[in-house]
Amino acid sequence: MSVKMQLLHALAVFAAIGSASASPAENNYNFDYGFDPAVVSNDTVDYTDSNGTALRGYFAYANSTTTGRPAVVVIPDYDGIGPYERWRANLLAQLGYAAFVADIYGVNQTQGPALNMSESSALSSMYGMNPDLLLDRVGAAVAEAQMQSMVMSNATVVIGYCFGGSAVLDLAASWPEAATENVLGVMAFHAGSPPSAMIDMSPSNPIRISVQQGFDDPSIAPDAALSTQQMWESMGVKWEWTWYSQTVHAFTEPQGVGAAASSTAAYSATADERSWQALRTFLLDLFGYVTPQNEYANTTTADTVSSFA
Ligand SMILES: *[C@@H]1O[C@H](CO)[C@@H](O)[C@H](O)[C@H]1NC(C)=O
Ligand SMILES: *[C@@H]1O[C@H](CO)[C@@H](O)[C@H](O)[C@H]1NC(C)=O
Ligand SMILES: *[C@@H]1O[C@H](CO)[C@@H](O)[C@H](O)[C@H]1NC(C)=O
Ligand SMILES: *[C@@H]1O[C@H](CO)[C@@H](O)[C@H](O)[C@H]1NC(C)=O
Ligand SMILES: *[C@@H]1O[C@H](CO)[C@@H](O)[C@H](O)[C@H]1NC(C)=O
Ligand SMILES: *[C@@H]1O[C@H](CO)[C@@H](O)[C@H](O)[C@H]1NC(C)=O
Ligand SMILES: CC(=O)N[C@H]1CO[C@H](CO)[C@@H](O)[C@@H]1O
Repeated sequence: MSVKMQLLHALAVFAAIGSASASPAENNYNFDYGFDPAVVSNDTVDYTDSNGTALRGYFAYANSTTTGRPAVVVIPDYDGIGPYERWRANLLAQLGYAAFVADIYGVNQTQGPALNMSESSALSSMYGMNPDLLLDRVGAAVAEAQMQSMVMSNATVVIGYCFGGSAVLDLAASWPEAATENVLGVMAFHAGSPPSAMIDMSPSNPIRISVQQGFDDPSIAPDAALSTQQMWESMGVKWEWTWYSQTVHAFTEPQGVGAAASSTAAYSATADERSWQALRTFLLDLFGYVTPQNEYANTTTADTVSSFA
C-alpha cells in the first residue's frame, strides 16, 4: 500500500473517532496501581528541533528520589499533546520511569481536544507525509528527555498511540539515525499505519519492536501486517506483534465509549489492560532495571484477573 493510501486509510479510521472535540474523560478508566499520585511531579520542558522550531514537552517523574532512571518517551496521537498523553506519562512516572511526552506539532500549534477532527487529521497527515520532519521532531524529544537530570540517558524506550504508533515504527526503521541513539525499543499502540515505505531499514537493526494492535482495526490490514513482519524478520529484527481479537482502533483511549465508540474505533478494557501489562514487561526486559514500583506484586486485582470471557 502506498504511503498516501495508508494515510487515507488512517484518516478514515480517525474520522470514526468522532469524539475528538469532547472533553477527554481520562478518569473514566484509571489504572490505579495503588501508588500515591502525589509522588508524581511534572514540568513543561521547552526545547527546539534542528531548525530551531519551538517545542514544549510534558515531563513527569516520581519525586520521591532524584536518582537517574530510564526514560519512556510518549509520542501523542493525532491531536497532539492533550490530557490523554499527560495521563499516560503520569502512570509511567508512577511505575518509576521518567516520562516525556513529545511535542511533535510545536508550541504555536493548538493541540489536544480543542482541535476538531479535520484539523487533527490535516496535521497528522502533514507529518506522516514528511518522515524526515517527523523523525526530527521525535529525535528532538528523545534527546531532550535524555538530557533531564533525573534520567539515565543510556536507556530509552519510545511508545506511541495511533499516529504516534506509526511514528515509533518509523523511528525504529530509521536506525542508525541520530534520533535512535540509546533507544532500546519501541512499542506502538493501535498504530495508524505500517512503517513508512519511504524509510529503508538497515540490517542488524538492534531496536526491539512491539506492536499492540486490534485485529479489526482497519489502519493495518492483516496482509500489510504480514509483509511488515516478514520485512522485519528478514532484517533480523527482534519484534513481537500482539493482535487483540474483536478489537478496533484507539482501544486504549478511555473516551471511546458509549456514543463515542464506533465500529472502527472504540475503547477496550481487555486490550488496554493487556497491552499495558505488555508495556510493563517490555520495560523491565529492555531496561534490565526493576523499579520498585514496577513489581508485579504491586498490581491490583483488576490487573491480574483476565476479563476474557
Ligand atoms: C512531589 O510532587 C507532588 C505533586 O506536585 C507534591 O505535592 C509533593 O510535595 C512533591 N514531593 C516532594 C518530595 O517534592
Ligand atoms: C502537574 O503538576 C501540577 C502541580 O505542580 C498539578 O497541579 C497538575 O495537575 C499536574 N498536571 C498533570 C497533568 O498531572
Ligand atoms: C510562535 O509565536 C511567537 C509569538 O507569536 C513568535 O514570536 C514565534 O516566532 C512563533 N514561533 C514559531 C516557531 O512559529
Ligand atoms: C475545524 O476548525 C476549523 C478552525 O476553527 C474550522 O475552520 C473548520 O470548519 C472546523 N471543521 C469542522 C469539520 O468542524
Ligand atoms: C527545516 O527548514 C527547512 C526550510 O524551511 C525545511 O525544508 C525542513 O523541512 C525543515 N526541517 C525540519 C526538521 O524542520
Ligand atoms: C545504563 O547505565 C547504568 C549506570 O551507568 C548501568 O547500570 C546500566 O546497566 C546501563 N543500562 C543500559 C541499558 O545500558
Ligand atoms: C505487595 C507489595 O509487594 N507491595 C510493594 C509495592 O511497592 C512498594 C514500593 O516499593 C513496596 O513498599 C510494597 O511493599
